Amino acid sequence: LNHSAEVSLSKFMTKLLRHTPQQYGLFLDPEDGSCLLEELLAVINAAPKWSHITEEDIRQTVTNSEKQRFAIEGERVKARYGHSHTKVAYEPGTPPSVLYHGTHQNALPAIVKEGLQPMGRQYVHLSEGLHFATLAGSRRGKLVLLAVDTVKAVESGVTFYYAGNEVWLAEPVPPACIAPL
Ligand code: HQG
Repeated sequence: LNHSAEVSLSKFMTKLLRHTPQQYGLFLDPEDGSCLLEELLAVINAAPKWSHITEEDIRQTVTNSEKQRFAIEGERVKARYGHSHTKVAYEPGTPPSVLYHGTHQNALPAIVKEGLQPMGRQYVHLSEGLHFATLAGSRRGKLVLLAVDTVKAVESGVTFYYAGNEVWLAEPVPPACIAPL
């Protein structure tokens, strides 16, 4: 697959593994949001545009994803984060004392008032480093980087979950734990 085909396949895979699997007749494990690699391949191949895709193409797309959006474990594949469909269960963990969230200027007043909400996804997305937060926040307008005081958040009852590769997921984060950088 060339780069642009890979990006396009990756987008289709996020749709299938994060958002609307049922629309394509794909069933994800309710625990971890995974399915068999061969099931994913069958659903992808059913789309005329992707009828020629092989398991190796999927593996290559998973490996090359800069943000490591997917994980292959044995015969199964899943999205690591980003789900709207299926509340995937993660192990709670203790994050570094500061995590980052990238957002855009227009969302800031609401975040200052209500804190960080999962909005269309199952969890709030945070990261250990600024790179991931910058990529996330740059998508919708003028970037604003926020620092989350996780010690304070845990004291207020927020649970954090590690999704791997520097990404942390959380229940809603109260405004008192959030400060612009
Ligand atoms: C904002 C992509 C109003 C929040 C990204 C964000 C990430 C509020 C938007 C990953 C709010 C939700 C997740 C509140 C938060 N009022 N707006 N109270 N609380 N928001 O896409 O974190 O490339 O659902 O700041 O790059 O942006 O797809 O979440 O702007 O890594 O792999 O509401 O998804 O990764 O947007 O992005 P999203 P996100 P991929």
